[in-house]
Amino acid sequence: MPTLQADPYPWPFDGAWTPKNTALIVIDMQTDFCGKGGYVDAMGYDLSLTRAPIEPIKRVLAAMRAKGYWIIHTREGHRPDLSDLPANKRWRSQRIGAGIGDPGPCGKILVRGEKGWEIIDELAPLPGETIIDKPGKGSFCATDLELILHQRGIRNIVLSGITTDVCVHTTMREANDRGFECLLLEDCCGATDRGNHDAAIKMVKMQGGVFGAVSNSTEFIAALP
Ligand code: C5J
Repeated sequence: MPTLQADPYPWPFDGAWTPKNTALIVIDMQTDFCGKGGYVDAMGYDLSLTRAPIEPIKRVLAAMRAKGYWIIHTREGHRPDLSDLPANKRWRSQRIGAGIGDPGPCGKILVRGEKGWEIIDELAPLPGETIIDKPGKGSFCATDLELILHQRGIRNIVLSGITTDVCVHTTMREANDRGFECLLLEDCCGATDRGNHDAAIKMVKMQGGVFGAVSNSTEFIAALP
């Protein structure tokens, strides 16, 4: 079984990499994180940074779909009654002028069912692909993701999406602690700050790959079994 020449080790660690045991997770590619009038835009961050991974993710999605890999999408968001929104999360967002649950140009910020909460058209899930709705940063917290992964026999997780330093990293850490073998595609991720993106990538590679390994869309697609 061929491995991928990833950094800092050939991934996956045991070479067992097939459409049956490997899934792609596309994290929070929602208007609120990369679209005009969304949450990240309201905070005043540079949208070009969180939009940069759109094209690379598109290519990875096409390659993995064509080979029958399982695709998972996540959306960060809260119930319309905000009963799953921690008070401190709301308070902190309001303090910087992008209150979660408050009305904005794309509807109520990070609220399920609103325009800003939707996954962007360019990366829309196909019928049959799994969508995980999560109230927090990690995709395993208060969701059924782990159960679904085990049911499907998935042990290798390829991570993409936004933001590198927040929801992608939290998910990678959660997955790694649960024994999943993780690969982060660095050009398929983006952060609200370039330095934070770079630091998040570097953190993965410390200690021999403390959370997994890192590659990029081009090398990944070329090696995809
Ligand atoms: C954030 C995310 N940054 N998807 N969410 O609040 O990374």
